[in-house]
Amino acid sequence: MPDIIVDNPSATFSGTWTTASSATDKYGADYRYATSGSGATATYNANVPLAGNYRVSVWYPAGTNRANNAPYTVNFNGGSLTYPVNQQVNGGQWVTLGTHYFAAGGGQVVIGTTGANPSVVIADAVRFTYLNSNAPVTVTFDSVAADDGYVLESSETSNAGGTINSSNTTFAVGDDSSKRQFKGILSFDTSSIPDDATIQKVSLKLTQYSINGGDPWASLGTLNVHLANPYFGSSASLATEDFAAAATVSGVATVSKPSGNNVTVTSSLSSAGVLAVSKTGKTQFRLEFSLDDDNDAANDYVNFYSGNYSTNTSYRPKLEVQYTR
Ligand SMILES: [Ca+2]
Ligand SMILES: [Ca+2]
Ligand SMILES: [Ca+2]
Repeated sequence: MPDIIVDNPSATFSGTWTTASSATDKYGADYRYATSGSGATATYNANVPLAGNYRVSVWYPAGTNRANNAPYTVNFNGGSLTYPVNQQVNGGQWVTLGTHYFAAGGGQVVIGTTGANPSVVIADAVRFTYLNSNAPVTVTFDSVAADDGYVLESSETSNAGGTINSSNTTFAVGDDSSKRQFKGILSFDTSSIPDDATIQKVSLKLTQYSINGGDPWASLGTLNVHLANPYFGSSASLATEDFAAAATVSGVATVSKPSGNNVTVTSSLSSAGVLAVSKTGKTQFRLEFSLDDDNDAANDYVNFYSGNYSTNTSYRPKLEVQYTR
């Protein structure tokens, strides 16, 4: 099947775009640009004749005033993924985003301006290359029991880990009666994902064992999830340093309150989180409420089942990854 190339004259524009033709590394006769942050969008529809996997590539004339994070959102069968593209470099050539599964008649890329920096976003051409009819593959990983657990802060305001526990069948997230914060660490060996695969969607599944004291979602704000590739700190093992170790991507998901014990909640990863999952090693997550403690000198924490829980392995923390290739 020949490539499907959608150039800007065939795209649908919303908001304010200006047509230009001076850049010599453009595709076709011209291209358009819009102000970063203006909310303008450009929609490219492939209308693919056959369901299957398509390699999605984009072309733009490069320049120093372009966004270094121009958001290209690929809408595929069952979801979407936004790729930040640095339009200051690699102009005048096809730049591959990834491979995505489209239903017949589908295949869409939307170039946005929201969150883009600096000055302008370019909308030029998008290419869809048919590869095969392989259905997307979903794989599920259990959290590695030896690595996961909780880190408890050493004292109320230290912002440093004091004690760890990686062997319990549950782990805590919240605060304790000494106003110290519990953070949870999860660890998934995602190295079996093929290196040439495109990860389309990722979700994290957690099952509540119990609430100790008050409801932490009521007193401690949002339960945020941060990602490390390949791990927090200097090794994959749980360590006190994991409490404050740098994340690769912060805020990749939020965890909503389960409706009761033994109830599983599913959190979808953001595009930045999906793009940061390791295909060669481990991918770790740190769970922490937005408020470190509520200063009431009483426990407010949730216990989730850990990778050590063997009575019912479906309660272990799970990472569900959908990929194409
Ligand atoms: Ca063009
Ligand atoms: Ca563990
Ligand atoms: Ca408290």
